[in-house]
Amino acid sequence: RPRVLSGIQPTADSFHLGNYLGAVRNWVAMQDTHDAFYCVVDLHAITMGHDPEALRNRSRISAAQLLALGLDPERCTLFVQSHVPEHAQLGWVLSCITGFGEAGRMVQFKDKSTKAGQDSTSVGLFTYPILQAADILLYQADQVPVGEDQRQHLELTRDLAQRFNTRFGKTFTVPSPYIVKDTAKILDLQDPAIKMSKSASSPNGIIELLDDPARSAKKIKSAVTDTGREILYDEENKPGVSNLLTIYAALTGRAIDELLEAYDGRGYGDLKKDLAEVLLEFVKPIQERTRLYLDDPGQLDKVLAVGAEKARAVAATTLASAYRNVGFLSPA
Ligand code: AQP
Repeated sequence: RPRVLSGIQPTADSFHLGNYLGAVRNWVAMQDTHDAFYCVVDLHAITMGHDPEALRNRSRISAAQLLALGLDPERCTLFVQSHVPEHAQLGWVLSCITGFGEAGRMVQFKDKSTKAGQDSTSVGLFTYPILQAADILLYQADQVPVGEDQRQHLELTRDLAQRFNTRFGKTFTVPSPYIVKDTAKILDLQDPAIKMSKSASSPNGIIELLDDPARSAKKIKSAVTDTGREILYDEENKPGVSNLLTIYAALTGRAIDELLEAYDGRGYGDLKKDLAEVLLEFVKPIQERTRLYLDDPGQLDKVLAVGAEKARAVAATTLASAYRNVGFLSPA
């Protein structure tokens, strides 16, 4: 079975629809076809300033949501990044073969550092994509299911794997991105020129899975649509409506063409009303299941401990060969 690795940051009290449709939905599907490793990447969550207690809670909430969304610890390895120290250890080695200019070209770093200002931008934010490369390479992942926003980071990971292998001998599998085009970029409901995002979206632009469904319904009903009245799928001229159709199709498993037929001659209001209903039906059981997992933190922590042990077995083997190949003396 091919190996797969992906991660999600515990930087909010809920995942948003983009996280789910762009990434986690594929993680769930890949449990049955791949040897799957998924992690809550808490090391990444401290790059922009954070509150320790909130981080601890959000790590648990993230794990609970992943289980509620369909990850099954019997069929995948689910763990928390900081429980596996090899991530930070390999991150250091990879940072020593990354060019300063190369890291500086990462668009996400440029966007976030511009917004934060130089004095509030941490070195950790700068080296974040290198740590992400370590996350992936430690598990010899063949594929990495992510949203479109991660494509450039994946390219860096591939470059670093190839560079290390060339300089020090074959050590890492060179991974491929696994990006499902239809849902790779869920857009902000208020500004369909940008992706739905924790940091960039306004509160009304983002649908959080754990939010009050009545509030989410309101957000859908007030989503920016486009001039004209016809329901068409046209990413360029009707990005708002097209985004709603993408979300509708992904949540129901119906094809966009089928939806277009069903809404032929009807208005945006009907589409939004029905989508709000679809969303409600989708989030209700997820919210319930998430609550159940959170009500038993002891059990949740046990699941994560088992995951960490399984992850470490793989990570330690890769780190040992990377250390050996790079020239570190083996401990006696
Ligand atoms: N809008 C999106 N559409 C599709 N996929 C998305 N992802 C994020 N936004 C969208 C994918 O979700 C996974 C987890 O990403 P993350 O933990 O890095 O979350 P994030 O990038 O912090 O989430 P945000 O909201 O995008 O935060 P910002 O922009 O504030 O950092 C990844 O696979 C990502 O591609």
